[in-house]
Amino acid sequence: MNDTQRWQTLDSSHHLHPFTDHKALAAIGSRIITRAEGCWLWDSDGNRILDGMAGLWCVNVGYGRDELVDAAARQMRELPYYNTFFQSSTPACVELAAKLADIAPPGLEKAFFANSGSEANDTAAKLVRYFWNLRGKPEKKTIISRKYAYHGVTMAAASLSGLTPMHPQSDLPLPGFEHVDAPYWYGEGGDLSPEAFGQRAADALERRIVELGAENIAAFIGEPIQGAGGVIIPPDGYWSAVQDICKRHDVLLIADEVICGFGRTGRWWGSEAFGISPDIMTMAKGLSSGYLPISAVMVGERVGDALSHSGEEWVHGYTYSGHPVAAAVALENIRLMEQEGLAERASGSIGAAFADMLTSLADHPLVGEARSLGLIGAIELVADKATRQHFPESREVGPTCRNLCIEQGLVMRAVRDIMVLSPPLIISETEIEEIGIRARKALDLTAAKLDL
Ligand code: PXG
Repeated sequence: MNDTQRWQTLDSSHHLHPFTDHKALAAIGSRIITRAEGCWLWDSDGNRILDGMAGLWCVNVGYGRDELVDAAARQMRELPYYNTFFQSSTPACVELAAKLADIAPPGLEKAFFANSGSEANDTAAKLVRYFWNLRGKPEKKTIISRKYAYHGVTMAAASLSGLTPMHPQSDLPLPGFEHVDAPYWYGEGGDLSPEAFGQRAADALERRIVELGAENIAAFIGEPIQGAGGVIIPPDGYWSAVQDICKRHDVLLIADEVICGFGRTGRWWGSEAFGISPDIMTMAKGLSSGYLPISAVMVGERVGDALSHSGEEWVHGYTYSGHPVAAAVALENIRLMEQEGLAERASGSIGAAFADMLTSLADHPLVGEARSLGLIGAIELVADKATRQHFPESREVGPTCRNLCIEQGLVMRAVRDIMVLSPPLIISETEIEEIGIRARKALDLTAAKLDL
């Protein structure tokens, strides 16, 4: 038995994976990733794979950054752990909070720390309830989210999520979580122009608020671009319409920046890219480039003041809130991003090269649309380009293409039949070209294999 076989056997016997059909995985064995450098992964059989997903949309500064390793080691030697409960704080934690206030959109001055995007969104859900309780409007409880949203997997974060397969196994969503249409023009826009469809999606939010009664609605949550739902880039005008609706009905606006934050869209925040001024912003992933688990919830003046002036304990927090090692790594990660101008790079020449590469795939018979902003993008695989008709799910076009991408040494994820990409922000033009070459090959093989 070689190392790979041994790890696969142990994995299958003892490890429960996220979002996995374990019986199916046991039949094929998991891919064991053993090391990484820059934008490249190596598996235990020595295959070199180009990581078009930056791990899970998170390794923004790329793999193998000694600066982050050193920051972690320094902090571990000095103070590996102390908590932020009971009148305590640590230098790394407060420095990070201050740095985030510095780079966040105007008004977001305070940060609460957690360990994952799910926990950040769970915290946000609790926080808006508490906010309205403090404001003497305890009936303002319902949070509205969207179809195709991914906000995490805790009871509340999964309830916020709008990817419906996430709900039935655990009898979700919980009461008080509602979903409205997403601005997914390519898939659902029919004959409308993207802008008209975006307006219609925003109108759907207002209709739901009115139906349920604005006096019962606590907040609306949205990812600036919906990532795991298929890189749904909203049409122009959508976010400003949503923002007006939230203001008009006194509904708090939560921006989930877990994927869009930290340069992904070519701006520091997706909110900046779309002109959103959220009351609350959640972030994770790119905050530490995935080197250590850390997330944050930032609050604007309104929610911040309510917390500051409540005169009572806010009964919430995690053992690892503001973990000093994770905070030190996040600080160093932000420093690297600033030093290397990674957000600017994603909106400049590298973002343009990425967009060109995706657009160049649009002449492939399977590709109905190529779209991107900064270094997040997707191609839609369709049966009919003119009508934007997808293949039946049973044909498994997306998953087939994903598997063939891996055989070509490329990680490109499939969301339904949407192939999504979110490479490290340090990716080079040559590596972007390489994604294009491997993706085209995988598309050809997909067409041949499925006889499309
Ligand atoms: N919000 C957004 C926008 C996310 O993308 C979360 C919250 C939850 O974060 P945690 O750290 O709790 O996982 C996410 C996570 C996929 C995939 O298949 C996407 C995520 C996680 C796992 C898989 O694309 N996004």
